[in-house]
Amino acid sequence: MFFNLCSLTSALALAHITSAAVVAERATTSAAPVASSAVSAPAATSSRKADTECKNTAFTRQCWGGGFSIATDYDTAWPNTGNTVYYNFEVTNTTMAPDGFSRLMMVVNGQYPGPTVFANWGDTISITVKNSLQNNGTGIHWHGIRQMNSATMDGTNGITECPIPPGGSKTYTFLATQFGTSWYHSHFSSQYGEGVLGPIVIHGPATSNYDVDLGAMPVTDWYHRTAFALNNLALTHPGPPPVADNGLINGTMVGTSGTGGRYHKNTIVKGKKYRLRLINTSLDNSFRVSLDGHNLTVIQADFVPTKPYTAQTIFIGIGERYDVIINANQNIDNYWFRARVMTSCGVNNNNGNIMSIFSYEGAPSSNPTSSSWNIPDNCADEQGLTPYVVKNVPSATFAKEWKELDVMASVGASVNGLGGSVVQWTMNTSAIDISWTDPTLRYVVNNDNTYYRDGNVIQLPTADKLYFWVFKSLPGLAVTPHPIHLHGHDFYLLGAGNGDFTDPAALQWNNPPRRDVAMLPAGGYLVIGFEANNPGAWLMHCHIAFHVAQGLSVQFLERQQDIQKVMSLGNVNSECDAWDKYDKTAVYKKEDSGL
Ligand SMILES: *[C@@H]1O[C@H](CO)[C@@H](O)[C@H](O)[C@H]1NC(C)=O
Ligand SMILES: *[C@@H]1O[C@H](CO)[C@@H](O)[C@H](O)[C@H]1NC(C)=O
Ligand SMILES: *[C@@H]1O[C@H](CO)[C@@H](O)[C@H](O)[C@H]1NC(C)=O
Ligand SMILES: *[C@@H]1O[C@H](CO)[C@@H](O)[C@H](O)[C@H]1NC(C)=O
Ligand SMILES: *[C@@H]1O[C@H](CO)[C@@H](O)[C@H](O)[C@H]1NC(C)=O
Ligand SMILES: *[C@@H]1O[C@H](CO)[C@@H](O)[C@H](O)[C@H]1NC(C)=O
Ligand SMILES: [Cu+2]
Repeated sequence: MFFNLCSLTSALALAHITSAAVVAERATTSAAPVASSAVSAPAATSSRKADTECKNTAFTRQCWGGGFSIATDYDTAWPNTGNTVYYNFEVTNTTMAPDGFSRLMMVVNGQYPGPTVFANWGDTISITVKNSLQNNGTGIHWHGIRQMNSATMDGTNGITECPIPPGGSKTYTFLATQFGTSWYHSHFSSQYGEGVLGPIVIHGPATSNYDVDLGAMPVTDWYHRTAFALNNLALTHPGPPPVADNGLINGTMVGTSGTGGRYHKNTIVKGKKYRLRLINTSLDNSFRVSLDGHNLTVIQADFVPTKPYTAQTIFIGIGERYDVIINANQNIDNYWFRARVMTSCGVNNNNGNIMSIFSYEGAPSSNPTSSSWNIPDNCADEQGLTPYVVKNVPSATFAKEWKELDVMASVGASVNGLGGSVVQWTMNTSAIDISWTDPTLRYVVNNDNTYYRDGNVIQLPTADKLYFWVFKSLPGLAVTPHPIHLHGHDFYLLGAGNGDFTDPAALQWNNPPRRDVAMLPAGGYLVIGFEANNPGAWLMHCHIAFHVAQGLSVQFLERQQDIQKVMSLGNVNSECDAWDKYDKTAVYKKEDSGL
């Protein structure tokens, strides 16, 4: 037993049980009645290194123990707990009404959002997914999980696996080498838009202290028609994507006609600090979130811990996550938490009303009357993200080696039997159109190098080489911002901006943000780099569900020659045989990119 938190009443009491490196932290939690002046330990600062042996508590969040801390570079080291956490997921087709409007959904274990996967840093996670849908394949992608040497567990149909057929199941087993917040979702066409998604919380150290972990807070746009129907519309009708009917915060919202549904509510206690794990699980909308009267202190972006910084509002692009700390330092009352849709990157019919409630213990049970911060309406990604673990990127080879990936929309020829003019989004002039029957890892296990053109395969042959990519958003049918997401890696975000990319000197090489999603501005550019240190087949795509369905993706085949040295592809063919058998008589056929 380390110590009993409640027995601590002064910062002095800490000194003898925590290491010298962290004694500067003051307790934010105490058993004594909390006066408003007793709040607020200073945020962790970059100059103070967590001691590797101290334990993780409310006021020593930088610590973890066993030689690990917030200062550990998780790309190269993680605890080996030897522990495995097990989950059983069943995907079903069901009717639900998250905002009071009943519609068909597809969900995990009968709930939306699906169950949260909890693990500790260094645990093995083992999740058996059973497909109990009648008429769709499925598969679960563990967004942001690096899958170091375990590409077969990435859950990306057409790339790393065949879909799981109705009645079938697959066990995904992988190591939690990172910690923080993420989510899982189906990658079977637009199926995640029907509800096949849920949070992932991996406990680990943090760059700033808090008392209570409120858990995951998924924010999403919400549609009253099904995602498959909307996706079909988007494919066959040139123009902006369908307009969302509402938004959901942690799976719920008051109905747009004023009836049905409810506001999600969190109860907080004055004087305490709360960690909130924000996840944008949208199909199309990006949000700026804020809590009336309160700051949000960002401590982590995607899986990457950042030096804490404070903001009134935070932009969350699709697929992006921010872990924030809320200091309950205001008057005992009720406050609106707002998710405002940024109209320059998506439209929502209920914008301005997508809210949840933070209620101080002791406040009346009425709805808040709080006023909003001034919320800017733009589509600009968060700035000022400084990774806690410093990594500088060598720039010497950039000028010679960067490769361009142009992004553009056009009306293409008939694809997948849809006939007429089909809207396509291309990367390097080609819309991806993967084969569920022949995922890339099936080519690898069968030693077949004749990848089909529409697979948009880019080979990364050289071990540990730093590869650079410059995305350019070119004028075409439409110019909109795109949240670009890479599987299997955190990338270095070296630069992004409006207009053409002309000035390599303006890129950031000193400790640039690292993450797995970043915004490509409309008509602008995005520059990223990553090292080929994880053999496998990794999708890189726009996370707007309609755009990836329309082709906006490439895949990296990283060190093909090494893949079978670091993992077994033994199940790939047998899983695919099960899919092939179903596919022969399937009622529905693939009508988009399949992703
Ligand atoms: C879900 O159920 C509906 C109505 O019962 C059916 O039309 C549809 O095909 C089912 N979808 C899947 C994927 O099983
Ligand atoms: C998945 O099921 C939905 C109906 O629930 C259907 O509209 C869609 O075409 C199906 N897609 C595939 C590829 O099975
Ligand atoms: C969201 O809902 C889930 C399930 O009801 C709950 O466990 C979780 O704590 C909620 N998240 C927040 C931030 O309230
Ligand atoms: C989610 O991301 C999408 C796409 O970037 C964006 O339009 C939407 O506003 C984001 N939602 C939140 C809550 O940030
Ligand atoms: C928010 O942060 C700013 C800058 O750090 C600070 O001046 C302000 O007092 C904070 N407001 C609240 C409500 O904590
Ligand atoms: C883009 O496509 C062209 C033509 O197929 C190809 O030669 C080039 O290598 C591709 N670019 C990248 C970055 O793969
Ligand atoms: Cu896009």
